[in-house]
Amino acid sequence: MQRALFDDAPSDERLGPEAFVFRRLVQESVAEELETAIASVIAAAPLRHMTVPGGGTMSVGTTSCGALGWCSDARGYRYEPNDPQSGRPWPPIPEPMSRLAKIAAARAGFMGFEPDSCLVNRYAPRTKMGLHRDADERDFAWPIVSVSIGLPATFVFGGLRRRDPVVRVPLEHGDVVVWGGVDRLRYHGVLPVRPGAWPHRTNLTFRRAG
Ligand code: MD3
Ligand code: FE
Repeated sequence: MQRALFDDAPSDERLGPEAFVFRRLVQESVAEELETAIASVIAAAPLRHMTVPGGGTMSVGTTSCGALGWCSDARGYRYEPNDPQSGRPWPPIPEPMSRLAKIAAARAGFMGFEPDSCLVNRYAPRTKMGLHRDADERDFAWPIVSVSIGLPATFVFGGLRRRDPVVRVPLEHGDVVVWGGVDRLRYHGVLPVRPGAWPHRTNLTFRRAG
């Protein structure tokens, strides 16, 4: 992986040494393209509430596109080439989605990022995601790119240990965050999403899983 030397744009925020917030990077015309692309993914691989190893189900609805899709069941978390619900391969990552992920990764200095997985998380009002780490990918040198669409949410960002202190970060429609390097394995979660001007929040996380 090539890590570029670069200067931050003055408007860019950082959540850590290698975690970047690009506020409103997604223009409204692009957001509309993404909505259409997301709808096509959901038509091929419907959102579902995955079972977690503890036995519960996630309140967030999830699906995937790309060569690999993130899956959870009673046995644990892993990436699968086929949707376990249909037995068929996950739909490909639509071009407007992969284009945005590559642009965002490059802006954070991660050159050559080619996602092979995009997890689609849909938050109905009042749903949340508990504190966790993303550690099911093969190579943590690659960043994760996150795109927020629709209802705002409060993102919780901790440290490398579960008990480390957390900061709260508001994420709004069109915000993009890139997490890599020393920040790649930090604990994070999402507080319950409040009802508002959109029917739900959709978050896309682009990964190099395999
Ligand atoms: C920080 N999703 O799907 S995206 C997830 O908003 C997940 O749906 C949240 O956490 C959501 O696993 C947060 C932001 C995110 C994604 C990956 C990270 C933050 C991260 C990996 C390392 C550190
Ligand atoms: Fe995560």
